[in-house]
Amino acid sequence: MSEKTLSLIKPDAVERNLIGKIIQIFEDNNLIIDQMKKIHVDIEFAKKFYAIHSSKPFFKDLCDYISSGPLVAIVLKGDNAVQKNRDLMGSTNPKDAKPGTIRNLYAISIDKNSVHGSDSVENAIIEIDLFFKN
Ligand code: IDP
Ligand code: MG
Repeated sequence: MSEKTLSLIKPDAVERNLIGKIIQIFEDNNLIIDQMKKIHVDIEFAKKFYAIHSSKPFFKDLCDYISSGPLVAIVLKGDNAVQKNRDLMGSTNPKDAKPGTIRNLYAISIDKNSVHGSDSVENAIIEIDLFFKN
């Protein structure tokens, strides 16, 4: 069934000119770029976006990092888009990411791991709303 999910190309990947290479992977796997924009979010927005992680020890670093430079926010559309994007991303820690996944190819570390992807259809709706509804 066709769904939508939110992808973020995080600041570490934008900084290294990897936008095109990452989008190519989505398109090669039949995910459609439904909406896309490059933005530099502030710390307040970052805290809202990552609120689910607010009790984690890495929360402050995570919010500082995601607001440290421009990112690309993308709404991906397609069959099984949420899970498909998660599969294409690979594991959170690039050391565990399968060969050929985005994080295996491009991530630097567990914190600078190049991409975000919604983890459920429900969270995708909330995250798309946060980034694309003004
Ligand atoms: P995900 O991005 O694969 O869904 P989550 O567990 O939702 O992973 O964590 C959100 C983000 O927080 C990760 O992408 C990563 O940037 C960061 N993060 C997760 N775990 C750690 C950690 O143990 N140390 C530092 N950063 C982490
Ligand atoms: Mg997550």
